[in-house]
Amino acid sequence: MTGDPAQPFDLSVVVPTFNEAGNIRELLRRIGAAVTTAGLTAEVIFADDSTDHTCQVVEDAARSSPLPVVLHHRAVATGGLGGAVVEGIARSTAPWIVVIDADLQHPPELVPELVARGASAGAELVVASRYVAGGSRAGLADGYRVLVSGASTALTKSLFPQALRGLTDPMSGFFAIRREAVDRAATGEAGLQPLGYKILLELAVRCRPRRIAEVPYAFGERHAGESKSTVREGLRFLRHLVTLRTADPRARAAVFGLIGLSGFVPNLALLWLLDGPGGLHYAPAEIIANQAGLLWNFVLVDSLLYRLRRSHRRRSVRLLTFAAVGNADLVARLPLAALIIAWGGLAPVPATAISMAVVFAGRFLLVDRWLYRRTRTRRAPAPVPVPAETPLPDPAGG
Ligand SMILES: Nc1nc2c(ncn2[C@@H]2O[C@H](COP(=O)(O)OP(=O)(O)O)[C@@H](O)[C@H]2O)c(=O)[nH]1
Ligand SMILES: [Mg+2]
Repeated sequence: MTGDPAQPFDLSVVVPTFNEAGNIRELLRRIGAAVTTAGLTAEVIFADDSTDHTCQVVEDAARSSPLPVVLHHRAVATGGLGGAVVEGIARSTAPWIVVIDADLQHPPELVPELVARGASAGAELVVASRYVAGGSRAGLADGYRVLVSGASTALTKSLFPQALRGLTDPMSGFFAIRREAVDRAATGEAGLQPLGYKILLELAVRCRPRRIAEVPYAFGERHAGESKSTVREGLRFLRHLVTLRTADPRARAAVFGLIGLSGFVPNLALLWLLDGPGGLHYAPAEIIANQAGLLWNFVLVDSLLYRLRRSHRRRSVRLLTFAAVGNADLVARLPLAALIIAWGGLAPVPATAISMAVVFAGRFLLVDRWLYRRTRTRRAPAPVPVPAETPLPDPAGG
């Protein structure tokens, strides 16, 4: 026991569930056995978005579970798996939070070891890893899943070399984290903005845990039911990566610039089409083609870069403003370059380069600070303990 009445358990186990009726009993039995054998106290919190009878099974299984069970069922699955885990954490009370999948691909026997390792290594985050010596990913369904898992791990690590140093398996869904680390991120500027599967990535990048340790494990086969990971989850993961990676304004400016460059492709393609034999005159063709480039840029900027900062303006307003800023950019560049040549005595090429840089910076600032200015409306709930809405009967009498 922790000895603190506000934290009556040594650990809170948070289990995200989406239609896992066939796994609940076995999971509770094995977590219960592992925790009790280790002499620890724990609560189990199901963060459930199921559309089948998983809820009833949890309620039934709770009656014979050696550990107290809390069921948090969400009518609206905001943020998917990651959103569910954050809401489960918000309902937990212990100093250590262990997140584990429901399908028994993560061995529950490792739960006490994760926490013990955190305590002995002085780590705030302990990750069960498939990629350290002694670990294995045998349970990945097929070669395709092995490839996707390996490629996304490599991409993620290359994007966050600092935050993920010492982490071989940032895509793991099985880990233990100290409450203080989660609280730090939840009260930070951006809060937690989980999206889909990769909740560990979100926590590691936003919580910046003081020390990270890893414990090897063998990723097993699913006990019952089917995987919910889909191509759509993969796309969600890429969007999540962009959001996390562009938390810093310099990174946002770089991505904004890259998106701008990519806009030359539709721009030039349309120009080529319009400007062909019997086509439009060069000037109107150029103006129309430029709008295609702007539309392309808008779609990427709006859906990738500022996905979480666009809710305070209507889409039509965002599109028209974005197009106006983009067209003003063309109009402003020429006189600015002329001024630099006249007053600064520069040659046309450096003058044009400077005018492009100045206009780009102005455009980025307008878009970043004004069009998509940060509002505080989309923050995830802060992980403070709140009364569980479905406290289930505790047969242990606690
Ligand atoms: N609450 C909640 N849990 C989810 C959601 N999607 C998946 N899960 C759970 O997350 C865990 C991992 O999902 P799974 O389908 O096994 O992914 P895989 O191991 O990558 O194939 C399981 O316990 C699922 O029930 C979701 O949208 N909401
Ligand atoms: Mg699974």
